[in-house]
Amino acid sequence: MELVTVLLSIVIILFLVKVFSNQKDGKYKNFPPGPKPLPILGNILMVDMSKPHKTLFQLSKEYGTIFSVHLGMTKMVVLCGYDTIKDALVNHAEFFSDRPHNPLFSKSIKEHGIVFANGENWKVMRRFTLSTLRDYGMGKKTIENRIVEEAECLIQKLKSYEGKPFSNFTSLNAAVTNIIVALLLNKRFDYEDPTILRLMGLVSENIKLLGSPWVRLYNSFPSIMDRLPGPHRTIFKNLKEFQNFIIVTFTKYKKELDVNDQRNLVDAFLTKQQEGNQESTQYYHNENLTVLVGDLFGAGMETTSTTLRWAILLMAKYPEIQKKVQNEIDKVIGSAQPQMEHRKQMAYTDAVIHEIQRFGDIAPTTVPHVASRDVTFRGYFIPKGTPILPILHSIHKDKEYFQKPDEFYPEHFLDSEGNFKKNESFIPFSLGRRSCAGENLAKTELFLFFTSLLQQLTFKAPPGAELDLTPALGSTNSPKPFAICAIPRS
Ligand code: HEM
Ligand SMILES: *[C@@H]1O[C@H](CO)[C@@H](O)[C@H](O)[C@H]1NC(C)=O
Ligand SMILES: *[C@@H]1O[C@H](CO)[C@@H](O)[C@H](O)[C@H]1NC(C)=O
Ligand SMILES: CC(=O)N[C@H]1CO[C@H](CO)[C@@H](O)[C@@H]1O
Repeated sequence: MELVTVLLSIVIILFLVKVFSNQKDGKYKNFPPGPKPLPILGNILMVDMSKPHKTLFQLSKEYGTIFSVHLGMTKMVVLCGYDTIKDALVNHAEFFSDRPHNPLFSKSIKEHGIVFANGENWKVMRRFTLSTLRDYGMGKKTIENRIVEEAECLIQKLKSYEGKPFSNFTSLNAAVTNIIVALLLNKRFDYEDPTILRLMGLVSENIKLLGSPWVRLYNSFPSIMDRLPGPHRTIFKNLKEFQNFIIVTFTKYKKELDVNDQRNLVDAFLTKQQEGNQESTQYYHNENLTVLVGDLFGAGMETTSTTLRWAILLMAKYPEIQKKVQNEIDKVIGSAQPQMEHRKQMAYTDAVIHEIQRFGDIAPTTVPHVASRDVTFRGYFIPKGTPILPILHSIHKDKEYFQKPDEFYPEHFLDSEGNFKKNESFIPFSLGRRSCAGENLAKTELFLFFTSLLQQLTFKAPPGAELDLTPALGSTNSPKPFAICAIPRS
């Protein structure tokens, strides 16, 4: 059955491609150079789809820091290296800050929310997100306390394994998810609560599916794919279930809303909604709320928990580095509660966290951008609508920027006296108008979870086990599944 559908779709696709490929290519004069595309398939056979960023980084050595690849019929422009990426996302922000049009999202989330929105709606939602995350999530004591409390729950859970190996990181994911839940709803779920397990399952299944070839197929031929079975249907179903959950939960919140005592992001949104002016009816409606909340879960959960999984794996792999971090914690924090205030006295720990993010390289191709207008960039002509792929991997894993790109080497961020050394080319949150809207929250979480964990636990490889630092397959970089022991200190 599956096979028949696949074959059928291929036949239909080939037919359509034939029709479309007769369109004239005149506007692609002076397009960035790139490998010669095959008819129909483009360069798809030469791009390793299980690690596209690696192939693209390789190609940049041949074609330069700006080049083109054809994935099927879609012509894309790839940007590599710090200078070129910064030039595009910062100096040419007015051309390169939109997201590509995406039939899958047009159908499901209608370009609401923030991550895949464009234009005025994106502007309003981004402004709202940044300011409410600032009010409820950053620089405020409350969220710091919340994170440390959550870390304490996580530590208790890890201690319950009594130093025996474990490989189930659901509690770590739930701890990170609880921080978002706290910002949105002032609530926390137990790690075993079926609601949070289901929410996490929906979000991570969708993130996984969104990286699959089916999505590319859907986006190329939406009206055909709408009639065919396949994982795209699961994406729609998951989104619907997720949104229903949010609607049910938030309707309850609406009843309890006190505009004079706004407790969280949802309260702030509902307050805007009730102002009843033009902006509130145009943007602050329930649909934008449910998609925005979904975006914050989607963008904030896996990224942060994957980084913390890298942190745990790397500390167990390099016990001497872990020991140095613990010594610094003992010296600066002692047995007190970790606070962001401590960070500036903890150069080594700060460097280690930066190096975890650089080495982990979790968003090697970031999120796609698009040329929102025709533009001549660095001598090349890029037509409106061309997808733009900034390859962060080409910075974080290049020895032009980092002396030992393939090693875990905290000295990348330390000077010879052991002071913290900033490096401008470290950009795990990307750059420009579209850069991560949760950057400060993420940094707060990484520092407080990391120091809390190492204050009380030492991570070790299970006896006789060799820890593997090769990332799992996929267009994001996460550690392969691993078992670890968490040994209580003292
Ligand atoms: C270690 C953790 C994280 C990393 C490495 C990370 C990285 C990124 C990257 C690379 C982008 C895409 C930037 C671009 O398009 O060029 C992004 C976008 C985004 N991130 Fe994060 N992120 C993290 C955590 C978070 C958290 C905790 C939140 C908030 C709850 C968040 C919210 C967002 C949002 C809303 C966007 C979309 C921004 C837009 O399209 O305007 N992220 N993030
Ligand atoms: C991990 O633990 C959670 C509950 O904490 C459980 O629901 C899940 O099935 C476990 N996963 C695996 C692979 O055992
Ligand atoms: C970042 O590090 C690389 C290599 O160590 C160096 O060439 C580059 O100048 C550094 N950048 C900054 C801004 O320090
Ligand atoms: C009612 C409505 O749809 N409001 C806004 C939410 O987001 C979209 C953009 O996707 C705006 O165009 C709408 O005005």
